[in-house]
Amino acid sequence: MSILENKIREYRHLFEEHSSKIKEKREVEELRQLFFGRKKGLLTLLFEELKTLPPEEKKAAGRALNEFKEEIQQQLVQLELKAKTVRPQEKIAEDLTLPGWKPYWGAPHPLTLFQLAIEKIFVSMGFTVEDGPEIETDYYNFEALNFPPHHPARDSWDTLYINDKLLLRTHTSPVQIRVMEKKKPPIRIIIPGKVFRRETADPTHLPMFYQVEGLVVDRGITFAHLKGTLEYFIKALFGEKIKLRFRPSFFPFTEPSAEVDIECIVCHGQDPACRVCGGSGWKEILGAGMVDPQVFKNVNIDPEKYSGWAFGLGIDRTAMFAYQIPEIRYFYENDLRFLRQFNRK
Ligand code: 2NM
Repeated sequence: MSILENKIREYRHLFEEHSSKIKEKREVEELRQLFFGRKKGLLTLLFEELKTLPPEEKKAAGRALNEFKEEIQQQLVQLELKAKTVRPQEKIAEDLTLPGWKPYWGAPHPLTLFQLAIEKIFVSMGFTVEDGPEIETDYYNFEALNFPPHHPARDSWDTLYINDKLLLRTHTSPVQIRVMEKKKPPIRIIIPGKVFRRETADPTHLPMFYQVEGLVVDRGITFAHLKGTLEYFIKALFGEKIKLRFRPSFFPFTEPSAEVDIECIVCHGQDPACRVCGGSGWKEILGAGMVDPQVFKNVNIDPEKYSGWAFGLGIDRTAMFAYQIPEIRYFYENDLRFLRQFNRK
């Protein structure tokens, strides 16, 4: 066998070795170049070599070489059909026409959403939203609000004291006092915020929770304004059809005072064993009243000229009622399975 025929055998082997590993079209092209490259292609060189053979060997070697050439060309066509097209740009480059990735930035807390819903209703009636310090003095938290010196709320069993002079506010009313000291009527404000009481944690109590209080002061303000405004507010929050009732009550800073109940949205008074309303069919939602003249005197507003009304409502407990949440602590445990139920996205 001639040297050239030996080389054909060797190259056939080489071709098979390369072709068995091919996956991409780019590799088929590389293999084609290895054999048919214009200057250094293995077959190209063999054809050069063929020219140098003596005439008696040329015929047989030429036939063998042409057969090998055709064999490889056919195989390259087959390989080409099977191999994948992988365009390198597609792997690396971004498609700049696609919309961008939206990072998850979290969502508002359910209590924040509920507070905002309340704010929106009052803002639509011309109220402004105010805030003030969470650490207060006895004067702003109790004395200016007409609490008598030995009222049980002032006791260190009910109020969290920081030292002899400072305490954590037990309601947001001290902010109302601060606003009335600075601004003259007309006043229409609400104050949402954290309040603190000495409580042992249980399903309905925590030492910190949220409250919203409101205050209106102007000439000629009557209980009718209190009633009409609170009715509008409750219907905006719970729906036009909700039933409500006013009961007489007592607070040191208002006279007369009332508590407002709304119809139980769970049983509508139909279930004597209802876990939400205890079977009464009513749920207490807020306290309110006409600001006591003594409170006005404390902030240098003349009670002969001005009158006003105020209210207070627990945001946590009202949200629990609205969404039928049995545990106040769910709001503060940061369990995403709970929190995500209040955000659609
Ligand atoms: C309530 C109920 C009734 C109230 C009164 C005042 C102020 F400063 F005007 F005296 N602020 N908040 C008030 C009245 C709060 O919470 C249940």
